[in-house]
Amino acid sequence: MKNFLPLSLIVLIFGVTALISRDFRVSKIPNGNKFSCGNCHVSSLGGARNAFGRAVEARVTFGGNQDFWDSQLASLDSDGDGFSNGVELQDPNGTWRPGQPNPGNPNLVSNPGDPNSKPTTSHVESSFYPYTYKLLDNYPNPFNPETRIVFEIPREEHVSLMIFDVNGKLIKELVNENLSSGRYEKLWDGKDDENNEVVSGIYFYQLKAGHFEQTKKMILLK
Ligand SMILES: [Ca+2]
Repeated sequence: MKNFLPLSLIVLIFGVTALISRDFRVSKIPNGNKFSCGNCHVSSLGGARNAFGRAVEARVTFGGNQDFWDSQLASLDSDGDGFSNGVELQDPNGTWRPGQPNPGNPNLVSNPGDPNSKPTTSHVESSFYPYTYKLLDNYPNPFNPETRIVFEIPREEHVSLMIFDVNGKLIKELVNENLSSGRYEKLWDGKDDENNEVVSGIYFYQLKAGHFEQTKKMILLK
């Protein structure tokens, strides 16, 4: 009986500390409330840390209360499902900061620590408002069979996003419509406009929006 009190105190303190640190970490992740503990652990009730949880753990010092969500953590694909942590949590650039309203569309949030949980839409719009035109590098690259192309436009514009082969032949029209200001992500499944799979090789994707025009290279490797 002599040991009962200190032991129960230790258990209580440990339990409360674990609870605080869990809620604390959830509040430091964009849309962290969506999967709560399941963002970082193998189950929603806790248990072993998943890959995203280990990436978070590596950034949190003992007793540390610093913000760990940043562009670097956002750019990692911790669970290896082809989507960056930022894309999964609706903050692709890692610009969200604790205390701000949750970014993006909470219905599109998927779990960055679970490879079976990934975005179901190829069109991710967020509350992020770009100031300039931007065509980002596709990912993955090289790719097989599909890749994602992200671009940003600062105002409503007619936008076209086309894919060409090395001979300059138009392969696929991914976008050809008026779009409002924002960040867009489009999936190319490696098929041409007639739905035929294209062969391995170098392809170009070209974004045109207003007076903006940029072309980038990607590699399909089967
Ligand atoms: Ca995932």
